[in-house]
This record gives sequence, C-alpha cells and structure tokens, in this order.
Amino acid sequence: SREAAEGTLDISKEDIKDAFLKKLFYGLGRIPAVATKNDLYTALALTIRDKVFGRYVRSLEQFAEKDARAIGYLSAEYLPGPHLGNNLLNLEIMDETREALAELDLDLKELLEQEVEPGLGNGGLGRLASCYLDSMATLGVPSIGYGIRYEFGIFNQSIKDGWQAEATDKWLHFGNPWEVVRPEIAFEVKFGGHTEHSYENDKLHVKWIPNTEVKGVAYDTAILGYQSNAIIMRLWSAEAVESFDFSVYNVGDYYKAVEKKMRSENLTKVLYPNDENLSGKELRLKQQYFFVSCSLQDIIRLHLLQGRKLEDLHEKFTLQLNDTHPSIAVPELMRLLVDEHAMEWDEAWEKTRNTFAYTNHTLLPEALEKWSVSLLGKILPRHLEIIYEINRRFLDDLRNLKYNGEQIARMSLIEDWGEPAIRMAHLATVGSYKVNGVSELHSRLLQKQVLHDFAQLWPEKFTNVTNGVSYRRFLAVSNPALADLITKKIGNQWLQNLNGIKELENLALDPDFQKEWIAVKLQNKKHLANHIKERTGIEIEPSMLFDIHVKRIHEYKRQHLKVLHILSLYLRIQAGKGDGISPTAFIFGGKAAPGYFMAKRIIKLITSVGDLVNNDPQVNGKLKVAFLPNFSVKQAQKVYPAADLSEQISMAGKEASGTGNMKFALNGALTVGTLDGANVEIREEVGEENFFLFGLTTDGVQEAKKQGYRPYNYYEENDHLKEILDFLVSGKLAKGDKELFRPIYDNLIHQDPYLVLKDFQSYIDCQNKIHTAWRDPERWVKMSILNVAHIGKFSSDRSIKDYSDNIWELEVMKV
Ligand code: 26M
Repeated sequence: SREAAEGTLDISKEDIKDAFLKKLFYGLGRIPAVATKNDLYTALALTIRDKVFGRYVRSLEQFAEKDARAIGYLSAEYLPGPHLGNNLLNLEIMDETREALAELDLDLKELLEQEVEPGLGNGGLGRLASCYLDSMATLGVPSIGYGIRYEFGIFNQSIKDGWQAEATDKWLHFGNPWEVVRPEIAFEVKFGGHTEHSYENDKLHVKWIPNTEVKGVAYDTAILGYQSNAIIMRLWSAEAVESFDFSVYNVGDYYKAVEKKMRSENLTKVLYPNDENLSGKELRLKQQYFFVSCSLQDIIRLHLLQGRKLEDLHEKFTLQLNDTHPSIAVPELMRLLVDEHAMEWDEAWEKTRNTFAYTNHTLLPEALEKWSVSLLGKILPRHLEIIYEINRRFLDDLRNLKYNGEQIARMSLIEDWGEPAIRMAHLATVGSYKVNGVSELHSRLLQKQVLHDFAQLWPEKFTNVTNGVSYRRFLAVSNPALADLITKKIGNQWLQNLNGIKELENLALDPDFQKEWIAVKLQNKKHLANHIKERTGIEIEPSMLFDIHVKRIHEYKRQHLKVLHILSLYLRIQAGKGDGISPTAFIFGGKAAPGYFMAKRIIKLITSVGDLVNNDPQVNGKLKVAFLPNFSVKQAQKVYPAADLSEQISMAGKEASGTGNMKFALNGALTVGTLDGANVEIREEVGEENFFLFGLTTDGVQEAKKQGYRPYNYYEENDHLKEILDFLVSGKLAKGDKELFRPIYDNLIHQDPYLVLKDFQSYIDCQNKIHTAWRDPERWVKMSILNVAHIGKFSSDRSIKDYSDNIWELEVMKV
C-alpha cells in the first residue's frame, strides 16, 4: 500500500525479511547461498533506503502544506558516518531487523561492520554539519543540506614504521546504496573568461563570457530524523557539458572532447585536507564556486517552481554558510539578481544581505580563508568586480561614519599589503544578516578579536550558537548497552529530548545502578581493547584507566603535552617513584594534514613512545600507549563508549568549540581540560567538582604572550620537565637517533607557540588528582553518572532550536 511504501506503518520483522530477500533476488540477482557479505549488506541497505525515502516523500508533503521558510545549509564538508545503524534506530526497527536476519542465519552486527562511511569532511566542521541535518530532520525544519560529492574523501591513514601513510579513500568502490542520482537535476557552472560592459538606456549591463563550463549533477541521500521526517543531503558531482564540446566533436577531434570531459570531472575528484595551505589551490576555489552555483540555481528553481517571485527569495529561504567555504555565494547571488534578473543593485544587495547567515568555526589566523585577487579574477572575473563594488560601497559607508584610514584598511574586504587578497570572513560578515560563533567563549573572542570592528559596527548582527551533537548516533546507536541501562531506569523519553536524561541524577549514588554502570563501561572497554589488538597488535588490559585523546593532530590541540605526561610517568616508574600511578592505557587517534610537518612528527613521537613503553617489562603492566589508525566516525563510535578520561587540552582560546568533548561526556567519560571552547560550558553544566580543570585561561595566555613568554625559562627551572625534554633527544626513543625529535624539542624550548611548557606543571598536578580519583571507584562512577545526567544542553536538537529561534526566525515543528 501507499502508506507502507511511505513508511507510516509499523514495520514488522516479516516485512523486513520479505523486502530484504526481494532486494537480494531481484535487485542484486543473488540467492543467500552465493551472496557475499557485501551483497547482503547492500540488499539490507537498499531495503532500508526505501523506507527512508518513503519518509522523505511524506515529509515533503507536510513541508509544502505548512509553507514554512526553508533552510539551505551550505557546507563544503559532511561526515554522516555509517547510515545503516542510525536509520534502523530512527525507524525504530533495530530489534525487528536483527531478528529477521537471524531467521536467515545472518548477523546484523556483521552487516553493520560492512558499511564504508562517506568521509566527505576533515573533522569537527563536517561532522557538525551532519549532526545538524540529523536534528533538522528530527525537528521538522524544512531544509536541504548542499555539498560536494567528492569521489575521494579524506585520505585513509595507516601507520608504517610509526609514521602516518596516506592512501586514497575509495568510498564508492562497492557502490553507494544510500544515494539516488538525479540526472534531471543538473546545472551548468561557468569559469574563467572575461566580462563585457555595455550601456542599455543608461543602465550598465554586464555580460560574463566564460571560457569553460562544467555540469553539476545532484546525488540525493535521505537523512532520517528520529521517529519523524527525512530531509535531503544533496551533493553535486561534476560532469562535462556535452553541448560545450559539440563543435570539437563534430570536426572529429574525439580525443580532445574526452580530454575535456576528464578535466571537468576532476573538479569533484578529491577533498582537500583542511589544514594545508590552500590559498594557491585553484581547484579548491573552483570546487567552492561549483557547489555554491549549483545550490543557488537549485534553490531558485525550487522557489520559482512554487510560483513565487525571485524578489521574495529571502523570505522563503535562508542560506546558512558553514564557515567561509561557501561565501562566494554572496557575490554569486548578487550576480544572479543584478546581471541575470536585471534587479537594481541596492535592492539586490538588500535581499542578498537578508538571505545569508554565517557561522565562523575558527579564530586561527592561518585558517582564515583568503583568495588572491589574481586567482579569483582569473577563475571568476565577474565575481571579483562585484566584490570590489560591494567593498567600494561598504568603505564609503564607513567613511561617512567618520572611520579613519587605519580602521578602513582593517575592515576592507581586500587585504592589500603583500599580494592583494579577498578576506572571505569579511565578505561573509558584510553579506549576512547574522554571524555566529560555535561556543560562548568563541563567540565572545570572535567579537573581541577577529571581527571586532564589525561587531562594534553591527552589534545586533552577532550571536552565539553553542555546538551540539547527535546523541542518538553517539549514544543510542554506538553504546547500546549504556542506552539500554538508561532506558531501563528512566524510560525512553530521553531519546526525544536529551534534557530528560537529567533523571539519572537521582541514581548517581545508587549502589546497584553504579555496579551496572561500571559493568557496561568495562564491557565497552573490552570491545575497544579487542579492536585495538586487531588493528595494532597492542594488548590493553580492560581494567586500566582508558585515557583517550582523539581528534585531528594539531599543535594547538597539544597531543605533545599528553606525550610529555606519558614520559613523565615512564621516567617516574623507572626511577622507582611510580607509587600513585594507576595502570593507564593512553589511546590516541587522528589524522595529520599530509603537508603538516610537525603534526606528522607528533604521530611518530606517539608511536615511538608506544614502542618504548609497551615493550618495557618494568612499566608495561602500568602503562600502555596505542595509536589507533584512521580515526573516522565509524572508529569514533567504538572509541567514545570505552573512555574513562577525555583529553580536551587545547591552549585556551584556540579550540572554537570541540564536539568530541561532548561525545565523550555523553558516554560517561570524565574530562580533563582547559577553559577552552565548549569545555567551559560543559564544566558549567556538569559541575566543577565533576570536571578536571587545568591550565591558563585565555586572559592568562594573552598576558603571558604580552610579557614576552620564554619557554626556555620553564625548561631550565623545572628539573623534571627538563629531564623529559632531554629524553626526547637522548636517542632512547629512536634507536639511538638523537635528531628525530629535535624539531619538536627545539620548537618547544625556543618558540612553544601553544604554551605547552607553561601549562605542563598544572597538567601534571591535575593528572595526579585524576589518578587519585580513579582509585576511588565509587567516587569516579558517581562523577561519571553525573556527567551524563547533565549533558542535555549538548544535543544538536538544542543547537538547531537555537538557530531557529535566534537566527532563522522559524518555528520548529516536530511533525
Ligand atoms: C588551516 C591551516 C593551518 C592550520 C589549521 C587550519 C584550520 C584549522 C581549523 C582550518 C580550518 C579550521 O576550522 C574549521 C574547523 O574544522 N573548525 C572546527 O569546527 C568545529 C565545529 O564547529 C569546532 O568544534 C572545532 O573547535 C573547530 O576547530
């Protein structure tokens, strides 16, 4: 029936079994006896995809009825993670599916393992975008997530001889059962060439004569919310434009036409690792414009399809810019309105400014996007003119407001010392009606530092939305044992509203509950220990304290501070002063940008410390160090449930928010952290007595830098620290090679831009307190339960509600 097709009926075990076998027979031409594991996975995925698309069709009807404002979420990155488990949870058919498969002698767990995730992002920013799609679907926000269908996502990481090695991520190799290609939803995108200016009845008319065109084709993946709607993640893939090559084709130069085709398809070939120097990368700029142009054309198509006028676009659509990566959308919308729809500049600017909202995700100066004027002019000549015109008018306004030359130069969209470049954050800020940071602290610093002048000029434009995470994926799906225990005690209402989890508070001191809580954690630790053994050969005792540091490798995140702590313990034990050290497993994971010298050396340092510690019989009962390769959403889902201690130790003022911090706490890990990003708010929520704080504050950092920080003094004055640092270059970590870690050593004692040495002693003292707390299991488990009980704020449902209330001005309606 139609209802069943739309997924509105309860789905029974028999339905699933039936649909699954049909997919296997007729969809794949296989019978169970000869089917490979991948056939079986694919048949199941296709079965579930049908249900999810059914929900999407139903949602569309309801959205149309409500005639509500819609959100276009523009993000160059998404990290959805494996779809299957999440969809089963959200359809509430996990048990039915497991049983249906069991009747066919198949194991759901094995099929879940089979899924290759789309790694279409670098880390926090891409994962956040996916959490937000999940919550927009759950809360019934009419929305489309626009992005790029990279053929190769973030590289696969392996560890060779202790170093990171990169391999291409062929995520589409076995096909992608979750997506549907929409060949009829395709747009042409132009590049290069020149512009021609002419006057018609005194009105300037600009024509852009490009020299290449590429076609973008839509690939749709339905993203299902909990017990509710589905929305579409629409990713654009580049293809050659047939018409463009036709002339060449006709004169018989077939190979030239094919060559052009290959060049076009290069556009969406590969995701750039985000912390590489991108400023000269022409292809990256083309990717950004490509997906923005397709997305805007699609939105205009949808708008006009509903019989609406282009003038009303901003009333019916809001476009959220996920960082500056899509900020070329600002001049692109101006171009569409002014050049292609003959709108007056002032009116077009008014509409454009009211269409976009911009989220900033970093304060790191080296990460603020800039595109050289020469490159932008070469690829997008008309957009460069428009940016100049936006800037001219903006700077005129500032002059009228009596801004001085220095202020004007600071605020200009164009930086013109050195190679002239467009400051994309300024463009996004000027072109948006709201600008937000991603945690209270970050939003404050954004207004105080990076965008200070703009915040003074337009105070009402600036706001905060603290990040949140999809707790259904990161607790209900990935930690079923804990989820079941929670539901057993307080019911399942928390699956709809995470604030409901607060009821656990009353159980924090209940000895039976504590026992069950500890048992669940131990079981999860056993699973992770097995996984680590399988992947690295390293054996970890599940009873150890699992002290985990997983995130991209970057100096500001200070993985090397963690290493100094491990070496401190190692040297203490060797010196016979190891009393008070609880047996600990240090687990690391994370990718280093392939061109980031220091980050790659930090990985080598971690694995070298591992080799030393894990093979030293004097300490290996007390310390283990493992680097889990290829950290991803899939790996993350195995890691968070097993953590006792979550490392969030960035230098204060550098981590915009962090979201791993939330996922750890959600799974009952305690946090050791600085007052940085969302750590501040997590500590407020869980209570300072349930959080291990150390290190300088942002003010302390500023003060230290102002005073002329000299790391060498800390090296000289702290004997233990000196002993550890000297150990780095003793050769003992590197088979006698004293040079291997000298770059890290030199950097720390002479520069130390992230104040590792300054925060060292505070960190060590804090870790001593942690080890004391660990030896009191009742105290630890109580703290663990209270962390989970007070994590409600960090649901991405709350974040989306905040965006809806404070930015989008739209009612969330759980349909
Ligand atoms: C670029 C060049 C050199 C070094 C670093 C970079 C770079 C760093 C951060 C480039 C982009 C960066 O920001 C984007 C990003 O991923 N930000 C992360 O966004 C998450 C979601 O809001 C936050 O939780 C993280 O704190 C923030 O780092």
